[in-house]
Amino acid sequence: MNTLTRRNLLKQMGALAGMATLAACSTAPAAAPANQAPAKPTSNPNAPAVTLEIGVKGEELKFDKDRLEVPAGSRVTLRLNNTSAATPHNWVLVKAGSEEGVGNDGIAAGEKNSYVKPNDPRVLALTKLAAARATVEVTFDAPPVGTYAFVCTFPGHHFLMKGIFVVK
Ligand SMILES: [Cu+2]
Repeated sequence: MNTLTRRNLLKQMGALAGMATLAACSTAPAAAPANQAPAKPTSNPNAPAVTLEIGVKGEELKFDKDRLEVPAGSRVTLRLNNTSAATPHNWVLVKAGSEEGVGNDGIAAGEKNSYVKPNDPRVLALTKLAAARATVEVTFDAPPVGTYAFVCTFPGHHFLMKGIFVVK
């Protein structure tokens, strides 16, 4: 059994233990009414799930991957593992060619907006700003088939810290 499989197994066992705890608690009086509406799905629940991991090359202003690829129609979870000991980074999926514009507008938007202009139509998905040694993630529906770009919008990074995101 390889490490990944074992990790997944442990995760599942953890989930099962959690469910067992929940089941035990739900013997207490207030069970949810059966006719309660389920949480509204935000996307196609049958979309295949894809998890991508990306890190940072030491203290360089570079992701450890310059290309990411996902199948069309997938539900993507992107996990940014900020391995830097000193510098915050984020991961922002943008329309191809808009890296510079999104980066520049991000500086103006400031830290309170994680250096991304709010409601920027060029931005398709984004993580929060990951502090040094922190991991952040975002889940989103893959955009239509095509080539996009990803970029870190922490001030000064977007010229160097970017890559290509392909949906096919
Ligand atoms: Cu960065």
